[in-house]
Amino acid sequence: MTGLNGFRHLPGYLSPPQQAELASQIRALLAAAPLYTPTMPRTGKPFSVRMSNCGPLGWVSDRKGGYRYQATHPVNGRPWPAMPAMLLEVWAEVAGYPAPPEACLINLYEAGAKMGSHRDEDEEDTAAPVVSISLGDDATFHVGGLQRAGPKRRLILKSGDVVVLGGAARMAYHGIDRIHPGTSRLLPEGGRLNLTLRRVSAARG
Ligand code: MD6
Ligand code: FE
Repeated sequence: MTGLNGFRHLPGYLSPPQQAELASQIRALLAAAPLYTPTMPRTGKPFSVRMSNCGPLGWVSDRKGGYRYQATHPVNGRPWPAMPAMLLEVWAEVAGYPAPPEACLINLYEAGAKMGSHRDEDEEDTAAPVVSISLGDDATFHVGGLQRAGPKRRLILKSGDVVVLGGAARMAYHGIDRIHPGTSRLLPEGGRLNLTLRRVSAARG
């Protein structure tokens, strides 16, 4: 059994009506901040997920600039849209942190997309947890320890589930092995959306 303290999986945290409402709000904001295909630093290899963001800051990656947070969309140069209130509410309920999230990364997984094992480590403030919300198709998620090669636990994330990486698990390796196409009817085009809420700068005052 692996599992660092501070890893939490909250199955069915959002009800089906809440999931539908959140999915339609995300669809609306993606019209203003379209999904784009990020690329890896240096190699320029494309990610298999498409990304966008909402909130004051967004996480982006491309060959030239690498991993970073910025206030504007890398393709259209516009500020990211505001975070839907439901996201701020989920954070307030589960994060146990006295300041709101600054960034919400939106990942769209279509059939065949995955996310290699990684740590969320581009944030200055690691006292705050990272909170993720899944919508749409099921996914096989893995979470390990502080070393990439260590033992891993695998679980299925379903639409409406919330995952919290806080405390000792804040820097745990984790990723998505695969999605399970056709397992949810929430998103009309199928696929899976994962929304990752983060604090970027340390809360002051
Ligand atoms: C995903 N999730 O569920 C990928 N990161 O598609 C993450 O990378 C993640 O679920 C930090 C905290 C929770 C997560
Ligand atoms: Fe992550």
